[in-house]
Amino acid sequence: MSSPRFLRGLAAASVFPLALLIAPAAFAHAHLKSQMPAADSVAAAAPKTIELHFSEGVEPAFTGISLKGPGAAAVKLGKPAVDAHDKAVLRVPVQGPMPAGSYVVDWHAVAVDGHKTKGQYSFSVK
Ligand SMILES: [Cu+2]
Repeated sequence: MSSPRFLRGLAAASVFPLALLIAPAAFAHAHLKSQMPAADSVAAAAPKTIELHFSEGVEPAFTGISLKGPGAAAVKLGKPAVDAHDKAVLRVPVQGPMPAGSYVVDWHAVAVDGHKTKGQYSFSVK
């Protein structure tokens, strides 16, 4: 029973307990919990700020968004900043115009533990 296949299985089995030990660290990643305007929502007016709520505190120097509007035109944004009392809340000022249409937010975050996450969502402006 010492076929290479068996040995590979044994190796995989011995790694498993280690994976369990490492797994809790994954919960420390900054996942996007909610945002304003909300994903898939229709905003009645152009927002002055894009606000992201993460599951963990983030590093504002390495966390931010890009915002693309109708025709994939990039909207000019200000410098992202975390809330003074809650490092999990990031606000990005909108500087460019946001005409009616659909918008895509591409976000990237570095959590206070140094782990990177990213994602995308959309909303519309009426
Ligand atoms: Cu993490």
